[in-house]
Amino acid sequence: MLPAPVQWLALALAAMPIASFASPSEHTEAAHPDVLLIFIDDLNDWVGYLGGHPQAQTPNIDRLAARGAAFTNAHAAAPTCTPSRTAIFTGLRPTTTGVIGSSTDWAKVDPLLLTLPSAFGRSGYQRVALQKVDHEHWATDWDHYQPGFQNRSRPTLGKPIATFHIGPIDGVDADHADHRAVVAAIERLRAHRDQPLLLAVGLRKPHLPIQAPKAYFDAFPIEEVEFPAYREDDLDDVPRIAHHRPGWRRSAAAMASPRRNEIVQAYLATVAFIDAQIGLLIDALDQSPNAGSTIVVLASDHGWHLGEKGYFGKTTLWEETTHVPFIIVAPGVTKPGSRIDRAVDLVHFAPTVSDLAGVPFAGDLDGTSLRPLLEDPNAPWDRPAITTGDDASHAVRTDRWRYIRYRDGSEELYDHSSDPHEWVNLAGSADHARLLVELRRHLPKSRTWGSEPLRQPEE
Ligand SMILES: [Ca+2]
Ligand SMILES: [Ca+2]
Repeated sequence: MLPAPVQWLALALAAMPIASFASPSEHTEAAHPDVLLIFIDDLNDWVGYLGGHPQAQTPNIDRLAARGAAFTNAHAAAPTCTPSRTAIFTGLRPTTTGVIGSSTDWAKVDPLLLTLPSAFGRSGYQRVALQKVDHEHWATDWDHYQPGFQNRSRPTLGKPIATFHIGPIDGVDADHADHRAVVAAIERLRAHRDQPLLLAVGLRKPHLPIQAPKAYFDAFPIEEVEFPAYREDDLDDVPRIAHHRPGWRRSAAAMASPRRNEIVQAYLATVAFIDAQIGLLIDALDQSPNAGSTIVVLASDHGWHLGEKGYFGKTTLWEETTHVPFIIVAPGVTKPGSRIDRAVDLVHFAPTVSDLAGVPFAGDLDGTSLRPLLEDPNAPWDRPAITTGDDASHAVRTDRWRYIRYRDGSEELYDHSSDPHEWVNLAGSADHARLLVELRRHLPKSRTWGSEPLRQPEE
């Protein structure tokens, strides 16, 4: 029988190998949690938790929202895919990177920009991107980047409306590229690995063509589909620059079509399809070894109009294009059921995700970590959401107001406390002159301010 202190020492020594000789991977995983990023292409606020359309059915996005922090007033940093995603992955505004529209000259973009996956690589992460994540401009920052998943060839059952291609398509979920991308993501979640995982999966829908298997369309009978609220005269008080764009002609044709509700039906059906795929992913995550510690972030790159202001599409600086779902579930930081109503934009995405994962993401960033809001949804927050349409056209969204300034100097101002549809432009009202001065201060300065020709927005 050993004396008590020696007994204690023997016990301690016996226990040591477990702690000291654990594999490096276990230490790494303890320090850096797995991170699952879910990107959705062109999904507006037509999800249950945001209430953008009363018939939207997104039970899986909603159950993810209920697990952590659901942002109710989040906005894209740009109203089209490439500049929005560039802001998401760099923490820099389009006016800083020069990545502003589809016409960006990538040769002029700083090749040394720090991206989210490159930062995670420095911290020992295995980085996997599946399908549409960052437009492949930084494909080499990932260990594995698989951009292409194909639909199995199936006949489209729907006919175009004013050149808008919609479904339904014949077949089942498994025929669809987004389903295949999710299956690949699930395999990654289940695979054995020795490193923490940064897994990003990008779903392509509800981006045009707005298509999903027929079963999802059947869930939204056309005679029951509700067309969004709009006003025939809504554009009368909107600056001309805002509605003289490509895309308005076919939008006008779609608005005049007796079949326009079919576009709404297609969007609702395709969103429900996407939601079902996200449900598969969440279920697989829940069954994976690191489920309890994995950070999950869901975001859309920007929204989409479905008839509001007579328009179908993105590229505008109005609420329908900028407002997006944004959910962060960070075990130990976010609390289940928390809602964050402060206006934020997605330039904070990379600094926030890096901060939550314990990954350094240094630099002179436009974005900052949203951790204070995640920990306390009522924490002070004095940065409005900014959406950049071109190098000199921006929207500023505060908790209450939307202010838009176009490159020709024309302006719009909407009061969301009384006008959630942005029907009444108050910019010309003398009552709001002082407010306008305050909101103008938030307009980002472009390094190419005023010197660039108007970039055509992408369709
Ligand atoms: Ca997009
Ligand atoms: Ca109006």
